[in-house]
Amino acid sequence: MDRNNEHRCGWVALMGPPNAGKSTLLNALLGQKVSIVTSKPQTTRSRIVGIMSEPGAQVIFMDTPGVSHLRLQPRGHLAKMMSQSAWQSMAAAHAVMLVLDADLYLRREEFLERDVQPLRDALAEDDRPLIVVLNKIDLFHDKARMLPLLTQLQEWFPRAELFPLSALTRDGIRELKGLITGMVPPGASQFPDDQLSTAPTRFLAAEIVREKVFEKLRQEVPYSTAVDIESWQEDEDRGMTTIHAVIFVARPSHKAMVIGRSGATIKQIGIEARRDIQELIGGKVNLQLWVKVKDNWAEDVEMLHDLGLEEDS
Ligand SMILES: Nc1nc2c(ncn2[C@@H]2O[C@H](COP(=O)(O)OP(=O)(O)OP(=O)(O)O)[C@@H](O)[C@H]2O)c(=O)[nH]1
Ligand SMILES: [Mg+2]
Repeated sequence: MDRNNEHRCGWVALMGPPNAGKSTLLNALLGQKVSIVTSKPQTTRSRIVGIMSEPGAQVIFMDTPGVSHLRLQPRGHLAKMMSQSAWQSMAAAHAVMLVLDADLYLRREEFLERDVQPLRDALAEDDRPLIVVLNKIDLFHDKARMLPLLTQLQEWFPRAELFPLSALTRDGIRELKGLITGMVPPGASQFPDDQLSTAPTRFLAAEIVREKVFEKLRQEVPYSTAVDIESWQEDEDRGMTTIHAVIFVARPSHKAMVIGRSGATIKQIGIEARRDIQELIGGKVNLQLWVKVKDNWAEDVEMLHDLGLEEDS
């Protein structure tokens, strides 16, 4: 058999600073949404596995929490677990994809070195295949402006393939898929071809609610929230799934903000989350949301475990 026609399968870690577009890129690669996306940094809190099955290859992506030199919120044990989850995913990968917001560094050149430093250090002695994605190129017209950035990155990552694209408009996604499938080792598929993620549907539903909370709330409030699915009941006769979800907040003042004036905010969260969960499970959903105050939940190891956030290493 021609070696080039051998089936390939491998794990690829999506790494990068917060808000670079890692989760958007994962969803674009899969053509379906498995990882939540918001305009706020530190949206992804744990490793999210997305499986891409193509004729001749299966690539298993690990979306990770953004790694940063900054001590951004959330703090404490949750922050530690987020960081561990990213670095452990990278350690487990056959190939690494570093995702950067090219538009940000064209505007704020001074942020580049600071943002890339932790990953440069971690990859210094590494000989695995590496792609550096320059994302968000839809945000500027003159692509030649990227030249100094490309030169700098090639100097820091001499082995890397540099790949400008837009995860949002999907410009470059097809070419990137081709590049990645060539980088994973020969091997049989590890998951059924129609499996999209290893995350349980309940977890994905909780993430959808969290995405809406992140979108609707400002400043530190989203970082003080977590979402747990308390019950999930499928009524086959009525064709309806009834889901009870709790939004945990750290303070009573945050509870008031999540609920909003006359309940307007939580109502909107519920409408949008229900719509997306219906799409996820392909059926009708009755979504009931509650808000509970639980201070210090981000330090509660057992609760983080129950929320599916603990790293399984
Ligand atoms: N214009 C533009 N925006 C993008 C692109 N990719 C991502 N974004 C936006 O960038 C923001 C962050 O995207 P995410 O995919 O959540 O970023 P992330 O790297 O997963 O962020 P964390 O999970 O917080 O580390 C969102 O508002 C996205 O819509 C892109 O190619 N172009
Ligand atoms: Mg993310």
